[in-house]
Amino acid sequence: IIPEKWKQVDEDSIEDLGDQKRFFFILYQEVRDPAVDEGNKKVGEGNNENSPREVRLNIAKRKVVHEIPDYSKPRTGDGENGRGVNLIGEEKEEGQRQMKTWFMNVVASDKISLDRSIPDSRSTACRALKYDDDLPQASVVIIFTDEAWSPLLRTVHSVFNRSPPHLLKEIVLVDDFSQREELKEKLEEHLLRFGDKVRLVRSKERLGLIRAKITGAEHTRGEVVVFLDSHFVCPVIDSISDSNIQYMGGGVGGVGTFWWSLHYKMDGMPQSEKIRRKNPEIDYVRSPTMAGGLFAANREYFFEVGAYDPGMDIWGGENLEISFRVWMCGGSIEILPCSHVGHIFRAGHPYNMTGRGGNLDVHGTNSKRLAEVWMDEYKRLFYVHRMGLKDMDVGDLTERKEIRKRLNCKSFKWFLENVIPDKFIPDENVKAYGLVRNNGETLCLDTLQRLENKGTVILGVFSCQLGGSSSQMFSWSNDDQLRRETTCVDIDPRPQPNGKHKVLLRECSSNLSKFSHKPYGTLRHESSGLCLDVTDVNSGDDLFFAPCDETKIGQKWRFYGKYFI
Ligand code: UD2
Ligand code: MN
Repeated sequence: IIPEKWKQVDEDSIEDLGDQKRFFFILYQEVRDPAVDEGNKKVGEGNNENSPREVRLNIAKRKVVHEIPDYSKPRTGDGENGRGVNLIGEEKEEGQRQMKTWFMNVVASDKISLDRSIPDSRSTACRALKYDDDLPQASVVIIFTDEAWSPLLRTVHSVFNRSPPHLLKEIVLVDDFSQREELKEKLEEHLLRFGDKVRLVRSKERLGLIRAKITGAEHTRGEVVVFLDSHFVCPVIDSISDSNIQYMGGGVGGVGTFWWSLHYKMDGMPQSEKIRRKNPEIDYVRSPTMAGGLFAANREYFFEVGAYDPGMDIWGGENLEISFRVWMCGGSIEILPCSHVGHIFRAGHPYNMTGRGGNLDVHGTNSKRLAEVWMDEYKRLFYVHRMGLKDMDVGDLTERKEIRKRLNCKSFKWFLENVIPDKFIPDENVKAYGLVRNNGETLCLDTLQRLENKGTVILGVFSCQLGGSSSQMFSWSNDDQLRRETTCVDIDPRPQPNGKHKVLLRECSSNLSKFSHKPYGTLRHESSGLCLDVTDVNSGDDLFFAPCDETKIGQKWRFYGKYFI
């Protein structure tokens, strides 16, 4: 996990760091909480004497009695060496039942040792690397709210077991107001075995993961002595199966990017990185954004660059916010191929996602805070997806804007041009952008809410939403593709029984279909010579190609929005 460039630092010199930087790790950790209930609502609504930062530190004198297993010897037992656990009979059913509450198979997880062995998922080149022994120390912050016992404790055990003891300063566990008795009563006792290497910080109110991470980082103050320059480094995130807890490896497939709706996205390795990285197995990858849960940063730099936005609640948005901010304010984000951390990807959130004041859209309001502070005029593209948020009050942004001023950060346009130049901007450098409206005036091209991020989908039409609707926004690009954020309109090569061809939306590539078009004219697919035709098609139906006929009203289209030609 630790890159060579980190320099050793004398603990005594911590007061005058100068431009040297301390660092810490943030790890996400796993699983659930069906039960965060009325408790946090009460706190959220007015119990403000209970400051969100007010936490109790467990400082009982403790001694390390936990023994790190000898992983060079083969271990037997369920799940060892990363294997999945195959349950049968009653247990299998119970495990499946519990998926609904925990979004992972806790029955399977409970069968696995907390000190489980896993295969080394690093490449051969990574394994051959030798790291200096005298690297600086790291603090690891793990936050949780009402997670299941075994995945949570296995996270703690893994960090403890697998970090060279002299490099691990401490593990700071932040309990974000868990309500489950087990976590309230048995956790401290279990942690005693780690001595003061593991500290527990309990919040007296629900903080949400963003404020919980800030709190955790604050509790590492004065303890962290690892130095790093202004980079945030991320591991390769290996996937752990949610159904049988199998540890699956993975490589650096690509980089983190984003959707204009401000959700995290993974993209392939950009050409520029392919060229820059001389040794693809071990060289770091410059990544525009990060998934959010797992990264290391110089501690001082983390706070200097604005930590997280404490106005963000519960879950979501903070990973893109810190990503944009770090790049725009002079830092960078790197993925280290030789660093691997496993994560159980869950299909849902097992804990209560309701934010303060009953907010049911924490990702949306968090993202609006990010868009308003960091995206300049490009926030318009976020609002295309989230029109309802345009007039929503998301709290005071003065302090976040001041950070941007104080650090003299660059514009979002700079970020787009320099950090993520391949990102498609739907209304820049295009020939047209907007709703694609048939001259019959009522029907528009529409994705019909079919999910374009899950593979090729069929394009349809729907009543035009003249006020704007993200499922109806299209661009006619300078290279003549009729496209959306990542998908391009194409022809289904297989005709339907009636001889007509359906219209597809598929991942764009440079050799995909081109369309010719004039305002109020046909949309003609160049290679087939066929045209988009809505004759006899109703709102909500799939669209078809037909032989071009410029006189047919069902083939006359115009962009309702903007032409740039
Ligand atoms: C991903 C990130 C997560 C965060 C999130 C967006 C990874 C592996 N994880 O979430 O770190 O960036 O996207 O916000 O990239 N938790 C609390 N209090 C809360 C809610 C959650 O302490 O109010 C804890 C939770 O118990 C868990 C951690 O935060 O330990 C992350 O939550 P998650 O695993 O549900 O989030 P995930 O992986 O979808
Ligand atoms: Mn997670």
